[in-house]
Amino acid sequence: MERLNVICLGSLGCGKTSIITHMRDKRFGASKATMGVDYAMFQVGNVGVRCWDASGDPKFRRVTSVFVKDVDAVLYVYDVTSEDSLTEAEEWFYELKESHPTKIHVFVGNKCDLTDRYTTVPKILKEYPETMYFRVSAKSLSALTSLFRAVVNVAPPRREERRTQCCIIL
Ligand SMILES: Nc1nc2c(ncn2[C@@H]2O[C@H](COP(=O)(O)OP(=O)(O)OP(=O)(O)O)[C@@H](O)[C@H]2O)c(=O)[nH]1
Ligand SMILES: [Mg+2]
Repeated sequence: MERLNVICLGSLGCGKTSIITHMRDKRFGASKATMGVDYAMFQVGNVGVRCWDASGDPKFRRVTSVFVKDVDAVLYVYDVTSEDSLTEAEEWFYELKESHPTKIHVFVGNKCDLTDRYTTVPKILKEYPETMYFRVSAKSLSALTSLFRAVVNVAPPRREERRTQCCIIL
């Protein structure tokens, strides 16, 4: 089966875990603050997506950076009702975009159900107009499915066999 590794980054409470668990469990429910980096697996078409779920707590920033190295796509999630969360997502983007040019970088404005106002568009879209940008609500499975389908379509999926090419035996 084809595999794709993705990581969701973004500020505390912007909705990363809600997005990922809705994709996995097909329901929007309560979530606790993530400690460190968690993950979930789910299927998008015929691709198995392994989605790393990073805590938004800055104290886990260094450990999160380690996980970024091995993913195919980075989702920079922010809360559309919070300017601070947009700033934080943009900081992540500036830190990673140039150093990981072969990865897919996707900007995701979450919690669209909370506002029908035209909230700030990420300024990185002016500098990097080719960047994929989605506005979603973690409550809407169809919006999430469209997001992940688009990511799967542009990212060259890894084959399962590649995981056996390198191993460390302790
Ligand atoms: N209205 C609304 N609430 C949301 C949405 N997404 C998440 N939430 C709520 O926002 C709160 C935080 O969601 P989480 O998914 O735990 O956020 P997180 O980004 O994983 O947070 P950390 O793990 O602490 O970094 C929860 O109360 C969710 O129910 C959304 O799209 N709409
Ligand atoms: Mg979380």
